[in-house]
Amino acid sequence: MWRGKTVAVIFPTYNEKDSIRAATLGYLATGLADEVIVVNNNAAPGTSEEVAGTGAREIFETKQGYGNALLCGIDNCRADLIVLSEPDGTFSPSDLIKLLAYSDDVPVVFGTRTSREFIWAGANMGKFLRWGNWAVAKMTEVLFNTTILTDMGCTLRLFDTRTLLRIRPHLTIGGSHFGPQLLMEVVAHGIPFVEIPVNYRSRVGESSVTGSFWKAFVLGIQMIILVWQYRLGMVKRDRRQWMPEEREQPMDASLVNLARQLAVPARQEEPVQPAAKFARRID
Ligand SMILES: Nc1nc2c(ncn2[C@@H]2O[C@H](COP(=O)(O)OP(=O)(O)OP(=O)(O)O)[C@@H](O)[C@H]2O)c(=O)[nH]1
Ligand SMILES: [Mg+2]
Repeated sequence: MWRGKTVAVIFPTYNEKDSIRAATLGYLATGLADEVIVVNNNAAPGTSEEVAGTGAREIFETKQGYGNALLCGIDNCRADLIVLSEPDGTFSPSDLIKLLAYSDDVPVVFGTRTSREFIWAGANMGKFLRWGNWAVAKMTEVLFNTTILTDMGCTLRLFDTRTLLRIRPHLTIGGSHFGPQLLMEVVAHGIPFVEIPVNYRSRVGESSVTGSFWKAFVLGIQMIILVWQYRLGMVKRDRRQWMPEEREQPMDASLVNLARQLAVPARQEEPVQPAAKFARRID
C-alpha cells in the first residue's frame, strides 16, 4: 500500500525457477506490495512449486512471449498502482519505494538500467547493451521532445492503473519489444513520466533475450524501426490524450490535518551517553 493506493507487482516468468521464490518474497517483505502476480508463461517445470506458499498469485498465459505474459498480468490486476518487474534476480525489491515516491508526482515511472553507479558486477549490461539502449532512448527523447530517457527496455516500471487502461487497446506486441511499445504509447498519449536509475544485477540462470549478441542486435533494430514508425505517424490511432487536469489534486488541508492527528508520535530516543559510547575505545 502506498498513500492509500494498492500496489501490485507483476512478474512474467519463463525460465526463473531458481530465483522466483526469493524475488517474490523480497517484494512482499518490503511491506509496500499488496500483491505479487506471477504470470507463468509455459515456465520451466518446478516454477509453480517455487511460487506456492509465497503468497503470490500465479496465473497462466500459454501464448508465448514477454509481451503476452505482461499483458496477461495487466489484464488480471485490479491494483491502483501496477509495477512490472522480472523474477530473475536482476532487479532489487528495495527499489520499489523509489518508484512509488515518484508516483506521487507522475503517473508513470520508468526505470533505467544504464546509470553506471547502479550496474552491479556481473550484470548483463556491457558496453554494447548499455550504449545501444542509451542511443535509441536519446533518439526517442529528441524525436519526441520528451523528458530524459536513457533506456528503452527496462522491465522495472510503475504505472497508475488509469494510464494502462487508457493505452491497453494500443498494446499489440506479444514478444520482446513489447517494452519499447509500452514506452512509445505513453509518449503518444502525452502521459507525464519520469525515468529513474534502478539497480541492475547479474541474472540467476540463462538470459533468453539480451544474453545473445545477435538477439540483442535484432531487438535493437526492431526498437529503432518501432520508434520511427511512431515518429512518421505510421501507428496512427485515435488516442485520448492525457490532460493536465487529470493530475491528481494535491491532498487537501483537511486530509493533511487528519493524517497529522493519526500519526504515531515520534519515539523518544534514549540520550546518548558519550562516555559510555566511547568507553571501549578509551579502554
Ligand atoms: N525470453 C522469454 N522471456 C519471457 C517469455 N515469457 C516471459 N518472459 C519473461 O521475460 C523476462 C525477460 O527475459 P530474460 O530471459 O530475463 O531476458 P533478459 O535478457 O533479461 O532481457 P531484458 O530484461 O530485456 O534485458 C523474464 O522475466 C522472462 O521470464 C518468453 O516467452 N520468452
Ligand atoms: Mg531479465
